[in-house]
Amino acid sequence: MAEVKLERRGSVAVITLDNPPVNALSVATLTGLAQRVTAGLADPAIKAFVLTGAGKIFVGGADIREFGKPRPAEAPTLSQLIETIENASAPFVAAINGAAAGGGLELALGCHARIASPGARLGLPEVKLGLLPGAGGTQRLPRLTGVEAALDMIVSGELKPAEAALALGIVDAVAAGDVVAAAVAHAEKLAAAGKPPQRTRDLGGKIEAAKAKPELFANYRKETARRFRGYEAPQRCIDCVEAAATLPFAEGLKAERAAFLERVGSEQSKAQRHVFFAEREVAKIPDVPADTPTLPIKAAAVIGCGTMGGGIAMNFANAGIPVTVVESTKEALERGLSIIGKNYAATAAKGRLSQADMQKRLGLIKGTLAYEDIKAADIVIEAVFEEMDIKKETFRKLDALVKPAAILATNTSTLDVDEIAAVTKRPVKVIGTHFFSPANVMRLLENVRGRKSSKETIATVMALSRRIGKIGVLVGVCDGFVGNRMLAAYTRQANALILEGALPHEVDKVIYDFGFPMGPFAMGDLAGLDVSWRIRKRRQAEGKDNYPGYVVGDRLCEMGRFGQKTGQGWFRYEAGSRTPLSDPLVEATILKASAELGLKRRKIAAEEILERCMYPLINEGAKILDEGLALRSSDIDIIWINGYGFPAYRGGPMFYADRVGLAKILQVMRRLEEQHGEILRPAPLLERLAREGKGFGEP
Ligand code: 3H9
Repeated sequence: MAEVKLERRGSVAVITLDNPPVNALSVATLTGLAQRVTAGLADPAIKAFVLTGAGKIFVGGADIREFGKPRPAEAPTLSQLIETIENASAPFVAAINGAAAGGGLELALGCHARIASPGARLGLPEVKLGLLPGAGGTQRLPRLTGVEAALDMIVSGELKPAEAALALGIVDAVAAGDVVAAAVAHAEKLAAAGKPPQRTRDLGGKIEAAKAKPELFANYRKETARRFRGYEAPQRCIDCVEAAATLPFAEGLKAERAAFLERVGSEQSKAQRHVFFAEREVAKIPDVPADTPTLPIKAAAVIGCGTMGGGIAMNFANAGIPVTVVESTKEALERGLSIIGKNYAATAAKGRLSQADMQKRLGLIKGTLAYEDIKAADIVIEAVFEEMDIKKETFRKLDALVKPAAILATNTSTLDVDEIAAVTKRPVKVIGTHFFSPANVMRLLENVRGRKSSKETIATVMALSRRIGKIGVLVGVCDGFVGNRMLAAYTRQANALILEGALPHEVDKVIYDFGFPMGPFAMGDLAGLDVSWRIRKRRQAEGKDNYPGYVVGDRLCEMGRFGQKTGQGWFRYEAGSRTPLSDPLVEATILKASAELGLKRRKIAAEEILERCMYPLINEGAKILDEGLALRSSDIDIIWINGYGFPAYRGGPMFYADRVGLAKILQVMRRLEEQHGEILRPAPLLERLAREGKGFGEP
């Protein structure tokens, strides 16, 4: 329950915002704060004010849950409150005891001085919600930091540690001890000086420099368009900072207000707000409550030091957890460890890792050829060759050797976790941890719950995911789990489209323009066409997939065209370049395959390409929900945004589907089923929701 307390310390009033979990500025909190400020200003005994937050956070910003909801007309706005504070004759000092984000930092910028605790982080992350700072942040921050630093902070949305904020001029001091006591002392000093308090709005000096550099904004726009392709909010942030540099303060504020209101109502912001909550929702598992006991993970082991194993090991070292990697030959181990070393060196060369931290991380990774050396590990992640027999043999060995309390996890991307668990005496401690390549970079981790995985095992692996910087999403056992099962529906259609008349670069362009970093064919070339070819052949031999549409991909592999690594695949690549170039040989192979299958090629419009790629993917997502293999549609969105590059500003495939309208998607799926058969039959959940006029987000 929101509460705002006022406590007197001599002539200083300490106002504490107490609205757990992050002291967000809800209508109730703002109302309470406005009442305290008004009462305090009317009290002649109060000479100065300190604003702070209860708990570990200063203020996490406006209450995002209230966006788009009706506001009582009489409720004070954050902007009005900041104006009252900034114009007050008594000084206000912000005691920033923890994160000051968005509206929280804007509130602090409206104060006359800011003191931060050493662990505090400060920033304007509104852009990540498809918004921009809407309570003066774009106008006041540049006046404190200068335009360039403000652009970097507002456009990236990153929070800065207290020391960096001090260097930038955002805070006046970092308190060594109690931040509130330091702020009270500072407030007393300001009051005693008897001068009118310094208003941030009046600080003009640092923005003057930008006026002499008109090209600054044009260059920044260009660079931002490249870095945040497709996102609207970063460009609007730049517009507002430019307004700060070129317009009087009051007009700049007006421009910011108009831009903020436009953003709040935008489709992109709705999508990005959905993603914000979805990312936090993902950790909540109905039958594994937050207080479920977890196993302490003090040491980890990884079996296999190939591309995946090496990347997985780096995650542990990055989080400060010692990890031992096991390989079968000395050569493979040396190769794997040397790649890890090169990866770290590349990060250090870019200035993103100090030499000392690099050495510390490398020191946490040990290589061995002996399973004996991992007996004491708390978790073992297997990343050996993707063959059921090899996996089973590895798990038998691990089960016999590693301490009984340890969790045994498999990084399989296609095999049955239950079948692997069944060869051990501890199926309750077996789980899938499906990392995405490159495993040290990609944030997604599909944690695959086996039939027998215990709650403790699940809770441990979900908590561990967060500790190693991943977003863990709990999924069930099925062919391809959630992400790859949906991916199969998408690539199948991409392959069908090229047989019916489109060319790979045409399909890729539609998907790229939609917002993915690349289309399915360029992605195949990057991942290596031989990987899926091998899986396909195995599945065909097992009678699991007899879809004929992969004929061109198969032929390219038969020609040794495995993608970027061989310089040619769906596209050709010039030496040292990753730019896909169309190849007449591929086109001829496609035309020949179409003719052999008796298909009359036709021109396929961009809209059809998009529908054919996206709707079957969404339909597969609906089947997954029906089968209970993902907990909620927003979990699927998180998987696709973080594992496959689905544009976050579209909210993920299931959110996107709701915006398109399920009735339209159902109509297209029915047509596709008629043309292509059962594999494209609409999911029962899609049928039901469309009939009821609902969406995946409101089943
Ligand atoms: C804004 O300020 C607009 C203004 O410019 C203009 C206004 C006119 N509202 O992340 P956590 C919830 S826009 C409502 O795990 P942490 C969150 O959903 C806002 N709820 O904590 C979760 O709930 P649950 C700009 C919020 O300690 C719980 O708090 N501000 C908000 O790891 C814990 O969240 C931002 O964009 C909110 N503003 O990190 C900052 N924030 O437990 C967004 C969090 O039910 N927030 N919740 O799942 C953050 O970046 C982090 O929460 C923060 C703390 C760094 C503050």
